[in-house]
Amino acid sequence: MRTWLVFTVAAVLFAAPALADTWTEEGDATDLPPGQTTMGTNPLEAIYGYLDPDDADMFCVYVEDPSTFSATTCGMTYDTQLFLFDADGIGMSMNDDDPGGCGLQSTVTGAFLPGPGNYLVAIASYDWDPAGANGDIWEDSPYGQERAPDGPGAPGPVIGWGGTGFNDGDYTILLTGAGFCDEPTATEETSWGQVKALFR
Ligand SMILES: [Ca+2]
Ligand SMILES: [Ca+2]
Ligand SMILES: [Ca+2]
Repeated sequence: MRTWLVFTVAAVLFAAPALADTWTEEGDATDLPPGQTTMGTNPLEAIYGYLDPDDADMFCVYVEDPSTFSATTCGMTYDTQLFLFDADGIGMSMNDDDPGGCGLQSTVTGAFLPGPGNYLVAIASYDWDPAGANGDIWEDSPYGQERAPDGPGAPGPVIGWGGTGFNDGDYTILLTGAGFCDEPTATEETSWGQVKALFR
């Protein structure tokens, strides 16, 4: 009983870093809705993960305020693309090469979002692209703009990915105006309640 209690307390303490303001990809994140759920205490300031060339990673995030929301891979060294979808996988916007001039990395904002809510942020290497039933949801170019869906598969929903990916490696998506898809307040209270109950 005592040993089990120690393990329980240790598990709660070791679980604490997962509640920080970042999310690290668990396994390989799916490339289709509903995306990988992010869980923690707001704000969500960064997502860390790993990409293969022919891979995309999709994460559910909460957009608190579209006017302050941004997601960027500026600071990375390989050629990325970022995509925003609504919770059903309908394309909202994408960017290949940052309009602000940071290079081949990507930045998307809340400019094309209708309001606060849960959205899907997806990252892929250039040139691995999301497709709807009728083809690519976005054209490849112009590269240096954030664009609403403009391809034959627009607006979606996204049902698959294709093309040719050229890069692989670790990535960091930096976020502003974002929160976690799920906030685990109830779970946290339950955990501490269970620990406290054991001391009675
Ligand atoms: Ca991945
Ligand atoms: Ca993936
Ligand atoms: Ca790019």
